[in-house]
Formats: sequence, structure tokens, C-alpha cells
Amino acid sequence: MDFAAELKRHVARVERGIEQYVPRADTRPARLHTAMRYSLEAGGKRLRPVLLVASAETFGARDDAALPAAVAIECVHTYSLIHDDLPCMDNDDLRRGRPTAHKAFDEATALLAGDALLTHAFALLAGNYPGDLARALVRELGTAAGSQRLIGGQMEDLLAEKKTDATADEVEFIHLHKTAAMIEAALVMGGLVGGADEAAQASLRQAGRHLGLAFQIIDDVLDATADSATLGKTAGKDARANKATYVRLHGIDASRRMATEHTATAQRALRELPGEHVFLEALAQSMAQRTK
Ligand code: GRG
Repeated sequence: MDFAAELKRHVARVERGIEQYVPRADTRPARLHTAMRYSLEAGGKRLRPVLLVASAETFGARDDAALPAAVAIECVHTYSLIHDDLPCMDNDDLRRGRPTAHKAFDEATALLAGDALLTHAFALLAGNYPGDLARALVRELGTAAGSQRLIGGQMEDLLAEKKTDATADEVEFIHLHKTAAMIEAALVMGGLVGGADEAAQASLRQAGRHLGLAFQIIDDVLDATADSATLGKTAGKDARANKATYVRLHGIDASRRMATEHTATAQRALRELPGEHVFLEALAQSMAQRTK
């Protein structure tokens, strides 16, 4: 398998899906739809939708069946970035190599664009899948993005900034909920589209949990070691904002070792899946080696 070519194929498919399944920028009110597309089209890595599409393919999903779900998860992810960058949260000026949405537009437009991306995701799931599958996908994404996962992780992250002594348990909670929940959901939603059975869904969940932790640990390491131009977002912010991170608790070398261990655990879970999962395993490896 040519990993780079496969990745390019999946990313191109996701970009095509975004073009197809999100209202055009000139849809009234154009300012809102322009802002939604501004953030969506800023060129993120598309990790979550690629995981979703690749997971669905592992279970033999027909071509493009996973696209609406892939666009839905990228919409929710992008909403979370827009809101995270707002002055009332992380107050950041740079995202995906561009001015953040509230800098390029204004705070109210950024807030509404985030809200609209979040709600659009669920309309996409409800409108593009048959009853039982739509219900399962809505439940999976709604749970992953909800108060006990993504939003809960963000809340604890903000609370931890006010403390000087975040524990390993608190850091793991934040990262499991703020980061791993959506990566887990991407794999499981792909499995649902492809008709994965309960056992396979459990393996996907286990893989997503460890992939998500590895991804966040690398994110912490990159924040401490890479520059803003490479990352396309402000580097070195964690230390300045007193963030509860793996690097702060364990140091860079131990954090890198932990990321390697979580990646290996995720790959073991992927090997339990039926069907062809070479691409997913290679993607896990490339996530561990990423430089941005
Ligand atoms: C506002 C509800 C709410 C949640 C915000 C996404 C988020 C939670 C915070 C952003 C900061 C952060 C470090 C989050 C952890 C998840 C993460 C690493 C997000 C960035 O994902 P990438 O690297 O981004 O996949 P791209 O731009 O490539 O899609």
C-alpha cells in the first residue's frame, strides 16, 4: 500500500464532501456561510473525517457512503476550534495558518458560525442515513461532542488553568475528553456506516481512545518544541497559559515515550478488526510521527 497516495485520496474525498454537503458561501446570510466556509476550508489535517472514511472502508462501505458523516464530524471539530479561539476561551489569533474566525470577521459572527457548523452536522446525519443508522450516528457524535466528553473536557481544561497543581489524573481526563472522544467517535462512526458488529465497535473505540491520547501528547510536545509557522497556530501557548499538559507533568522525553506506547496499543486494537486495516495502522504511525 502507498500510504501517502491513500491519504491524499481520502483527504481529496473529504474536501469534495465539504464542497458538496455544506451550504455555499453566498447562501443568505452570506456573511454567516462565508465564515463557516472560511474556517472549514482553512486546510486542517482532516484527521477525524479521514479516520471515519477509512474505518468505513475497512468494513466494506460502498464508495462515498461515509462522506456526509465525515463532513459532519469535521463540522463539529471546526466549531470547537472556532469557539476555543474566542477571547472568552483561549483568545487566539491564529488557526490553521490564518487569522482566527473572530479576527477575520467578528466575535458574534464567529460564535454563530460555530453554532451553525455544530447544528449542521446533526442535520447532515439525520438527512443522509436511514433511520436506525442515523439514530446511532447522531447518538455517537452527540455523546462525543457533549457535556460529558468534548465540552466537559474543555470545561475541565479551563478550570485547570486556574490551578498550579493539576494531577496526572486530571490531565488524562482532559485529554481523553477534549481530544480522544472525537477521534474515538470518528472510528466508531465509520464502523457504524460500514456495519461493524459490537465486537468490532469495541475495538474501534479502544483504538480511538489510545490514538486520541497519543495525538494529544504529541500536540503537547509540538506546542513546546515547534514554531507557530509550522503549526499554523500559536506555539508555546500551553506554558504561557499554564495549561495542564503531559509535557508539564512528565517532561518531553517521557511524553514522547507515552505517545509511542499509546500508538502501539491503538495498533493492537486495530489488528483485532476483521477486513483490511493496513491504512488505519499506517495512519496511526504517521500521527505519532507528525511534525504539525
Ligand atoms: C469549545 C467545545 C469546545 C471545545 C474545544 C478543540 C478544542 C476543544 C480545543 C482546541 C485546543 C486543543 C489542543 C484541543 C485538543 C484537540 C486538538 C489537538 C485539536 C486540534 O486538532 P487538529 O490538530 O487540528 O486535528 P486541524 O486544524 O488539523 O484540524
